[in-house]
Amino acid sequence: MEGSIEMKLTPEQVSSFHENGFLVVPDLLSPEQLEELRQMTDGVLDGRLKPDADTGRDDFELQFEPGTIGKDDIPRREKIRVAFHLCHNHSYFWNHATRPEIVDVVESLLGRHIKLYTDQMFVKPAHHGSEVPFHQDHAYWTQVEPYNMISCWVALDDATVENGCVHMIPGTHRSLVPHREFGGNQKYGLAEEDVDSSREVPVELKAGSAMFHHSLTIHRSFPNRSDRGRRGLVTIYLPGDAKFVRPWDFQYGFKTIRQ
Ligand SMILES: O=C(O)CCC(=O)C(=O)O
Repeated sequence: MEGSIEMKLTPEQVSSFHENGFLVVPDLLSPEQLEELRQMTDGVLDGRLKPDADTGRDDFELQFEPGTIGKDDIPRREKIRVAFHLCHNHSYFWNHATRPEIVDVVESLLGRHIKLYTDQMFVKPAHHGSEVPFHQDHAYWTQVEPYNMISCWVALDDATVENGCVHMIPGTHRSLVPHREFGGNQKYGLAEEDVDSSREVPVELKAGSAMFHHSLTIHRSFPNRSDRGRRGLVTIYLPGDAKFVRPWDFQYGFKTIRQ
């Protein structure tokens, strides 16, 4: 497997990631892989697909859009904001999180020893999708040092400014900014006055393409008021030799996927 680093990312792409704190990789998934991912995701969102791992759960862990709760005329798939920990509960999503297409890129950015933390499906349904305020992911993960985890955000639908693509602030991955406690669906976040939002850039992605981002890069997404849903499956990785400086009681554990 030595050599896969050069095969996956050019030196320019690696430099761009280290300079900006994120990197777009176009067409990460083939059309067939994308279609299968969409169908499996529809199963999760509709409640047809159930966990097949031995976790004792009879459904996935879901967070609903606050504006849709109690509205029986809206189908379940259009009410879900985030589905958590799919890869620990279903073999298909485990296989997605450990795809060589993704892990080779992570290896070229993090190094050879890699652990999988988890995944999160950010759904942002048409009309109802709510905002995700500015934050750095690592504000949630300070038990782990150094602060350099990596997320791979794969677009299941074309993600555009109109339907709430993610916006990044380049170059903000060098230190952790103190976060405010927001409570609710977004526990920690940053207010407008905490960041230089004049520098943020929308990251529009074609379905099947991906954005890799550093766990300190400040980002957010706007509500989806359009007619088109916008789903992104995020899988999250950490260096295999990262230190747990405080206990992190994660129910599924951190799984070594390359060593
Ligand atoms: O998909 C979104 O709207 C937000 C994604 C996000 O916050 C993340 O990937 O950490």
